[in-house]
Amino acid sequence: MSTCRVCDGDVVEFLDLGRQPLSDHFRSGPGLPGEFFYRLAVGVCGDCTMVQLMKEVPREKMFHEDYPYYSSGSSVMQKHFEDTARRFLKTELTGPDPFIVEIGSNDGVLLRTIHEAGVRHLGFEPSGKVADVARASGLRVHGDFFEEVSAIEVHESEGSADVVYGANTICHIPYLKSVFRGVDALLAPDGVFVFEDPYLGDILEKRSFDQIYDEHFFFFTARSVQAMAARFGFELIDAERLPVHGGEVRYTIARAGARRPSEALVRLIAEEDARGLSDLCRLHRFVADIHGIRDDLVGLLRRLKDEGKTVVAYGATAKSATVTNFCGIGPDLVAWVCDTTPAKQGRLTPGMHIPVRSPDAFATEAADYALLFAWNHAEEIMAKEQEFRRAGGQWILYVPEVHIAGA
Ligand code: DWN
Ligand code: SAH
Ligand code: ZN
Repeated sequence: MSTCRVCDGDVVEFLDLGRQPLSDHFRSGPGLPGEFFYRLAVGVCGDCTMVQLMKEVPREKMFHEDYPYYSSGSSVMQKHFEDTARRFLKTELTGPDPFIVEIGSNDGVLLRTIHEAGVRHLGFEPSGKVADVARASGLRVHGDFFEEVSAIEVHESEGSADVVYGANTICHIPYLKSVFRGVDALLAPDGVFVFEDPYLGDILEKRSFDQIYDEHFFFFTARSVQAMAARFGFELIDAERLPVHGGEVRYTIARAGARRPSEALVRLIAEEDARGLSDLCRLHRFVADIHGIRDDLVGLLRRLKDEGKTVVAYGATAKSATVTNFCGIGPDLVAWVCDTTPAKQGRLTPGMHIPVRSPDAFATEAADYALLFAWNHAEEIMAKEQEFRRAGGQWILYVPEVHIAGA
């Protein structure tokens, strides 16, 4: 049992994914001492229904100078954030001197478009090198974690924000009480707090248990976010499903009573209630699904090895740390993984120590099979790697079940 980070209720554990490393810690050698491990387990709050990790990893271990995830690495995501920024510019940032604050602005993938439109902005980004990429393109980035104290400081120097936005970041923050107090201090009376994160409804349906790792602390539903917003004096007014990263929801929160809730929100909550998303029996079915995927994936990889096939992987994702460490998949089953991120190349994946190489290796060293760790970018990757299939290669996917793509 643990205590809910939102409402202090009792959190009941339903899933144990075992001993796991930091998902974004790519080591330069196997002999290095002191790799950090923790027990990755998930529970659900009996009071407010929030699904969350049983224990947090200290934030400085995850988000630091060398954090290796660069948001602009996917052209689909670049377009997604350009569209999102344009929408804010049209709907919310229309006053005389509008101001947007982004929590987790990373390499500036969203704020670039805001800056080009000449609109006042500030990113909060504690991870040093990714923040520097954004600064190099002229963006204003505060190198701090967003929380109550840092938000109040910014409010004092910059005034109120019309939009506070976070993509794939709010679910990373266990101390959400402090975040909400910060948003309360910073947000204009008619402003909106908007965030988008992987959706529990999609995770259960797609059995994408790899969305669970140290950085992903919360797994939101419209129901749980509605309860959370109300607890902090706000109101959830809209929820929009998004296709990116395997299925997300964008939540829009306003001050209580300031705006009318949308019909789409009412519909999504009714659908969630009908599906019983946070019922323990539904969550236990998810756990059984995950064990099935592990057995099928390890079985397939062992069979291919026995048949003398070469298997590599594509995308050294944070998500794949959960898959490889939970399933026990190391370089004996997957020879190497390719990834476009220079900061990951030449290093070893967390825990299972699979070598990371550049996609050039994928093009020149024909493999029989490629396990697609970056399955959320399947369309983009398969489109640019068509030659792999032409040469007889086949893609292995494990979402929503273990299968060969197109077979
Ligand atoms: O929430 C998070 C998301 C937004 O990003 C963070 N906690 C950490 C990170 O998670 P991830 O590593 O699972 O995200 P992605 O977007 O699935 O990672 C894709 C990886 O694949 C990156 O390392 C880049 C690489 N890649 C590639 O090699 N070729 C990606 C594309 C699109 C490609 O064509
Ligand atoms: N918004 C980007 C980045 C997501 S990765 C995208 O959607 O692609 C999560 C980012 O949040 C990392 O860059 C990390 O450094 C940052 N982050 C983590 N905790 C934070 C906090 N409390 N305040 C601001 N940024 C934070
Ligand atoms: Zn709770």
